[in-house]
Amino acid sequence: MAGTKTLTMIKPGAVNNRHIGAIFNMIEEAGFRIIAVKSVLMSHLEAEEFYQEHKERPFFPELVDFMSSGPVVAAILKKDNAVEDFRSLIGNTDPLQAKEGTIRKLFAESKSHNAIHGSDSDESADRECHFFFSTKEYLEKH
Ligand code: FUP
Repeated sequence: MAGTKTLTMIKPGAVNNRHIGAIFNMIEEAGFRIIAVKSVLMSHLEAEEFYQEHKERPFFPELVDFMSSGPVVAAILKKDNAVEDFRSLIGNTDPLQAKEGTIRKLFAESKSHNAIHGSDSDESADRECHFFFSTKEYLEKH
């Protein structure tokens, strides 16, 4: 059975452009419950750890620089079929290819500065939720 949790981050560009409220509004309107939220300025090392699966990719240095360039807003979202439904809501990695009405189509500046993250599997969601939040901050309450 598909899991009920996913991890999102509103990325530094979208935070700086004051899109936090509009993006959270879309997330809630789409039926997700925001069960934990925090603003975090990741260190270079923390951004490297978060994106460890991409460490051999050519875009990795730029990705880590960008993700540690300013605060992100991390949140745990709850809904049936959370991972897949949230990836539909955010759209393709590249905003030029994202469907109309998706968060990335509306708010991404480019493929690398693409406004928002969503976990790509239930296993990633578990790892990423624990990266930002202690179990006290969400599991005990939900
Ligand atoms: P996604 O799952 O849509 O967030 O995309 P990926 O896991 O493939 O990539 C993670 C992040 O790396 C993207 F959000 C942006 C960055 N990236 C690039 O900058 N260039 C690329 O060609 C692919 C990804």
